Amino acid sequence: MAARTARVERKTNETQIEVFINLDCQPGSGNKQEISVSTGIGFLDHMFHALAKHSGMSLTLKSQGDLWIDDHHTADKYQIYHCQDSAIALGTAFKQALGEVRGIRRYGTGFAPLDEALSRAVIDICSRPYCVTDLGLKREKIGDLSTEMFPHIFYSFAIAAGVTLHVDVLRGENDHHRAESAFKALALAIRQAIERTGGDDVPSTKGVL
Ligand SMILES: [Mn+2]
Repeated sequence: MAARTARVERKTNETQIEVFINLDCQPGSGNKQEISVSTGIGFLDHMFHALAKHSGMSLTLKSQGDLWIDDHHTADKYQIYHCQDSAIALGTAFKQALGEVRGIRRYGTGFAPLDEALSRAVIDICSRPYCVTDLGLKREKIGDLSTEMFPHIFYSFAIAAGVTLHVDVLRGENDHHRAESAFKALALAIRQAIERTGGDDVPSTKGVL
């Protein structure tokens, strides 16, 4: 079976990002799962790490930029660029690693609790990019990451990956738990959607995705 890996470099005026992804590193796959995420934003690293871990991917993601966090305005810009560019690079790598949508389940659903919080993510790997999120985050920031970035991260990933994505936090009091359960739910949805069926069919009545 062809390896589902991709290496993507994304350079903009604001950021330089490198991503390596291997979609087939679930326990028992025979491939060692290796995860290394470094964006300069601790909580974003934590979320991408959880996403990779629970979707069974190996992921190396390095994001560097020239913007220094030396005042509030610059810190905001740094976050916007690094969140969106990292998510776009990750989505691009995901799409590239997957290749033609053939012989996979296509749809995936994930529910993930984290203590009192519970999230649901539903993904359709369909080349119809769309993203709907309802995260209900109340705090302005979680750790060093502005909560308004979260819908933007899911959106940027979905558009770049070419997937339809719905992510809902169904309940939860603690915003850290709400956000983290959302990423874990997405991880479980991805894991299911990319699972090989053992066949070679295109999972669409259209015959092409
Ligand atoms: Mn955590």
